[in-house]
Amino acid sequence: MENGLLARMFNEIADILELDGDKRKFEVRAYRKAAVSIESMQEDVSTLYKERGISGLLDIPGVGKGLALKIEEYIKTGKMRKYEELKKQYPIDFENLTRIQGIGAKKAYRLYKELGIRDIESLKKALQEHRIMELVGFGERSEKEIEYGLGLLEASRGRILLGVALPEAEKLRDAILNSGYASEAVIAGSIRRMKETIGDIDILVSGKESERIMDFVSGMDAVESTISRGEAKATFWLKAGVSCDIRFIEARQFGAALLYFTGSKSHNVKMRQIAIKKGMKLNEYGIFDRDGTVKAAETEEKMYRALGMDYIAPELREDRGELEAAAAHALPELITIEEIIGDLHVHSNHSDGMNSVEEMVNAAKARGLKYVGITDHSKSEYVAHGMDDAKFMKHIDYIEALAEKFDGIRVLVGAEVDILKDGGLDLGNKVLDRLDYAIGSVHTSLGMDSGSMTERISKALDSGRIDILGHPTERIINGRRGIEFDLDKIASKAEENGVAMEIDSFPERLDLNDENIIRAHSSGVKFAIDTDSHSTSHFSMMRYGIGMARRGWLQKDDVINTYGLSRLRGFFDS
Ligand code: DGT
Ligand code: CA
Ligand code: CA
Ligand code: ZN
Repeated sequence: MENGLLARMFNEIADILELDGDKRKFEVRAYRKAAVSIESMQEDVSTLYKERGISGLLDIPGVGKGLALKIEEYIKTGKMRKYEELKKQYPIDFENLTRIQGIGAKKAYRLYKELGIRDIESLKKALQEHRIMELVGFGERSEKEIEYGLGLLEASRGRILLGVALPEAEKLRDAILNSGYASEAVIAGSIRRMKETIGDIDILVSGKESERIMDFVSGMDAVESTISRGEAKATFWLKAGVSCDIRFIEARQFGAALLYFTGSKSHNVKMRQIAIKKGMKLNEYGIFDRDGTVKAAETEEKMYRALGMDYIAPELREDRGELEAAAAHALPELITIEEIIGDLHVHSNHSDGMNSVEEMVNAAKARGLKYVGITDHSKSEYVAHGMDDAKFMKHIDYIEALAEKFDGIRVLVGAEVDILKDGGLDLGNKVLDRLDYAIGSVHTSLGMDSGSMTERISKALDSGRIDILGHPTERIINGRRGIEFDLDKIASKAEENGVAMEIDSFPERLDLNDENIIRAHSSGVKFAIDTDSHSTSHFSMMRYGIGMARRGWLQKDDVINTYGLSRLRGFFDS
């Protein structure tokens, strides 16, 4: 048994008893005190009980006769009546709710009693619907505080950005492959699925010399320490602030293991159910028929085929209908990075970029792009050295002249124009008329309510002056929740007006994200996958946006920067 579990139960009992006010404060104190000592014990409580019985329990500081009996009951039966009864009366996830700054047990109880909020999920929903500020004694301020606290809690869950984890994982994988000891090394887990944040790195390795490989990895510069080391699996802590599981796999079972350790868990669970229905067994070693004969194990393709399904790309493996589609041979042909031939969101040092226009165009060309749009900021973004109309005119003259010097890549004249608070645009029509296209972005007054924000963006979409809606939600992963608006409405309106929605590839943005892409896509709107590059090195971020787009089930035709120039111009003109 886990001491932590027992301590948590005692704490929860205390939380609930405390709701009665001071009346039961001695009882409350007793539970809390016992929780503290149990939590800090080295020895397992159940071991202590096995060895010395009740008298062992009584030696725990703060544990008297009553609590000792409760612990005994729990060890013997796996249950504690007192706890169960209280939980039935108060089905509230105190443990997590009270972790939020601004919510104590009493507030949690009121939120439950008056709004039916039981856990973080229902709290989120209530926040979205602004039901909390309507409670007596709460108000808008209190709602904002809870929202902020929730943001902090979520940000601190210790997940790191895909843009940090993927390069780190690749470094490790390549080193393992180059060591000469491994015949195969593949990144699995959430990184392979291109999730926006990553809990830990998973690498599968096959090769006869696992000991040497582990020695080799533990000596790498990127590795800070070895957390555990066994025959089949080792875990390392990396200097990058993330851990890495390395598993050793038999080559003949590599596909089965890769499938299993790529996840997601819900994809695996659903797939196992499908196998069972077909009278087969699926696990990390293979697919087996009733008498245990292996049907497939070596490759993922064979595993899916054994169940009558098409191969499912890792980015789709979230149990969002991909298994059903694979069985019906109706999976989308997902967009690939090779199909991207241009980048439409690029900044130069004429606003807040690090490099000159010329350097940015050269970098885009070196990546094989056929066109690049320079989209510097308008004047409201004064922190980003946005340009006013007069400066913008000169900037356009400059780019037009420069564009003629380049062969093999077309330079498009764009702008990232602010969508002002009233829905107006931050550049005059004289400037806008000279552009090949414009990105409209919300950068200020992010706190508007959803209704007003929807109106603000709608007005910009209706202006007929913008072609791409930039980083539509304005969220920053682990940093800022972003703006509130009616995504379905905005996506439909964008579609009607021939405006594409952006998938900003910057690792801390990834905006739109996968879920929003799926939702927006159902309206038929087109997308632009952009890097939002502020330096020549940022063009490499495109793959993260592609990851999001693939997780969002997009195909080549959904994305305007796969279009040739004339089709693209046609889209801008529409
Ligand atoms: P993360 O690390 O939190 O970003 O997410 P994952 O998906 O990389 O999860 P992780 O590292 O815990 O495990 C890697 C994969 O292994 C996961 O995607 C699915 C598989 N897996 C792990 N535990 C279980 C399990 O209990 N059941 C099943 N069916 N699969 C599991
Ligand atoms: Ca993982
Ligand atoms: Ca893992
Ligand atoms: Zn922007």
